[in-house]
Amino acid sequence: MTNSPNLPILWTFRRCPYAMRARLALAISKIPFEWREIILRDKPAAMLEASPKGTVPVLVLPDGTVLEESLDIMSWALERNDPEGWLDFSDAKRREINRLIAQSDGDFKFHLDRTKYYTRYEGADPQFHRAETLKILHQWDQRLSHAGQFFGSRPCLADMAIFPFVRQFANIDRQWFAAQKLPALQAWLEGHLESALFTQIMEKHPPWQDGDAPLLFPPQNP
Ligand SMILES: N[C@@H](CCC(=O)N[C@@H](CS)C(=O)NCC(=O)O)C(=O)O
Repeated sequence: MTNSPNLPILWTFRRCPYAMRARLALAISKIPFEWREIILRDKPAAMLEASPKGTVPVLVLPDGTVLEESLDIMSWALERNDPEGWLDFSDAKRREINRLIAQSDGDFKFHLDRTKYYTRYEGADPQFHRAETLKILHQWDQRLSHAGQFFGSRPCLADMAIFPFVRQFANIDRQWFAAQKLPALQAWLEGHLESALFTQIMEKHPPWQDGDAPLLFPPQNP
């Protein structure tokens, strides 16, 4: 197998919000890595060997350590280099940040999945779940109305861990989403989607194949 020694390998899927947040943290920390794009319905054996649970993102470190949870990958990257201070908060604030992310990964994602993929959940009523998701978005809109980001005027771990999921929800029905009264949240989302950082981590790549030359991130200058 072609490998880039000494670089972490990220197994990733462009449109997965969990993989997006891992790529956001790796990109801001400026830790170079090998990008291995996958297709969810056709996961490479090499990825499943490293992480049999079969979800992306997966980060394989040069010493063989495997990180197979997006939040672990974010923490790993930011603990090494956190130039924008995404983790630069008191312990009490960090607990608050973790609670907000838990609400997003928990209740918000629960209702988002049952709005977007309602056919996969027996008896799920997408209107009910959309309304429940909206209740959470109203809380977040209120919070964002103070200073623009969840914990002040600068983005932190919470903003970056959560906005890919709000994007996923907004994309279910963009017209409906735009018609909701969520001005601070809509501006916050728009700002992140238009950022250079997000553009950088949303580059399109073909799925990795055994024998491919390593695709390095950040891209190497010609
Ligand atoms: N808790 C995991 C969740 C990752 C996850 O569920 N990723 C989805 C894609 S968005 C996945 O890989 N699903 C497996 C599949 O669809 O086969 C994390 O935070 O990394």
